[in-house]
Amino acid sequence: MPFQIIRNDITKVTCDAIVNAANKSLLGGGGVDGAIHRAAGPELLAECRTLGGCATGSAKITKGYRLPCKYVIHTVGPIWWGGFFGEKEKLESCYRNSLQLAMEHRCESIAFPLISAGVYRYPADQAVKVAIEQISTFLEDHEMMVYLVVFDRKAVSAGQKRFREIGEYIDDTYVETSMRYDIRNRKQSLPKVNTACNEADTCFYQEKMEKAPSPQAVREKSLDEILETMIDESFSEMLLRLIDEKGMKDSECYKKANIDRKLFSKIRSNPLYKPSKPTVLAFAVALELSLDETRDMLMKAGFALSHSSKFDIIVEYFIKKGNYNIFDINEALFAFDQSLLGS
Ligand code: AR6
Repeated sequence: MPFQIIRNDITKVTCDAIVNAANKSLLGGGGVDGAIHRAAGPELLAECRTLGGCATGSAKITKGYRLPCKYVIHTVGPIWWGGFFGEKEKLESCYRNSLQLAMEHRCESIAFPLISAGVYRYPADQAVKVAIEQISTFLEDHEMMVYLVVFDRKAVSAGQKRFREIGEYIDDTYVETSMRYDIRNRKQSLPKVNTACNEADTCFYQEKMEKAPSPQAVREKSLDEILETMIDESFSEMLLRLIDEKGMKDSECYKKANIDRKLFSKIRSNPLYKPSKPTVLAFAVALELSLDETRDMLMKAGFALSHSSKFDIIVEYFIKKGNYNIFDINEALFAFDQSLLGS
């Protein structure tokens, strides 16, 4: 998956490069800087001494030494003075310059901490916004696995004001569901299921029966051949059809879905590919499907949207709102401790 928000200590993240939220001297300090220097060992400080410091918004690269990464990219975030002194532009430039350096060193993966959101006091929610905007803009034109490592629980949490409406939507939907399906009086409260086949069902099954091969043919055909004639359009066929119908390029679609190119090729070349639920939903979001269309697509892969899953309810909330920005959705999923959309 090209972009993931994770909760971890960045010194434990295995990838090609990790980013250090340093100060202009590049000679170490507290916070993530201190943690990185401790984990990398004294050789890191020795190399940093040769670099001649670093300006705010710029970035410099060193080796990773004892860290589980090849490189450390040191960048200097702005100190927050209320947002009136170009802090946002400087923070944006930290992300851009670090990603540029990673590219020049052919890194395939990189992990960022929330630059400036600690000692430098940049408000965490705004720091996350800048990070996500810059990373997603970069990923529109580049292939790289980017992690945003959120260490501090409060930085992205369901309790924040910006997630209040989603929290309320979850509560309302949960309440509704748990009232209807209260397990203690399940028999009385379960909605009645109409077991009689309606006309549409009958036609559907008749059609299936007509298509079904005779016992003689069954003996002569292989199981694969039989399945092929009986199975409707598969998930991958549906996906490729919708991409064409929406006039999208494949790359546009998998990028919007936060899915990496290799996984997309696998899906494209295997009509019977069995995707995970987050993958299906990621494509539904990328294709901007309605809720009904999303349900159809999920069904193709053997899934359904459920009101007893927070994950499903959050995705449903965004689709209903017509907000198809996968990074916004993933930020909310992360805040509510759910798995993220994508591969
Ligand atoms: N892994 C991931 N994130 C971490 C870790 C860790 N091990 N430790 C802290 N964070 P800060 P700044 C988070 O203060 O605001 C240093 O002294 C932390 O929760 O490290 O850019 C430098 O030398 C916060 O969200 O960096 C500079 O003088 C984020 O990393 C100054 O601090 C950044 O917090 C830079 O301040």
